[in-house]
Amino acid sequence: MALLKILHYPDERLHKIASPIEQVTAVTRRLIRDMAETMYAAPGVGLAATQVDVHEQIFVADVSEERNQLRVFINPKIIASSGTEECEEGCLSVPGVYENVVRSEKITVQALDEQGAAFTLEADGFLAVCIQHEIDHLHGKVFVEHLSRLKQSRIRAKIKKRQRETL
Ligand code: K1U
Ligand code: ZN
Repeated sequence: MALLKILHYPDERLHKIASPIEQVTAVTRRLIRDMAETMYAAPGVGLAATQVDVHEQIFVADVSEERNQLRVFINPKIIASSGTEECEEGCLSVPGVYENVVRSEKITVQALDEQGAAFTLEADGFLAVCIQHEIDHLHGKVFVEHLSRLKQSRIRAKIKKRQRETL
């Protein structure tokens, strides 16, 4: 297994649109294992392939306290959603930034698992937030892009300042 390098905002590659997976193969499963290892090591509760510069529709997530309930989503699609809620989010591609984002409260998602089998999941609470955050990554959108332009420019300035300080 291998730890993968996570791209950091504002890297342009985070805005690439991921392509659907046509066939789930051993190569796909190897990538999923590496993504899971990278997510647990970070540590994070989710990781999209876009974040490790692979532009295929795959993400992994584990929102369990015990960190033992890995979920794999290939070609995920939200087919229904209802309500709205605001939740504080973080992102492994935007380290040190936590902001409230408004998202759907309940969602129904269709995807393939790591064996290529289709499943449908109804999610709410933090799992629903995490799934929407990861699907945004696959669509080339980073969570800070849900915020006002003023907040986004403050975040970019904070990141630039931090980069200057670590040089
Ligand atoms: O996609 C990512 O960048 C991962 C991100 C997922 C996420 C967090 C919060 C709300 C929505 C989506 C993270 O995992 S950031 C790290 C984090 O929140 C966390 C890490 C360890 C334990 C608990 C939370
Ligand atoms: Zn993220």
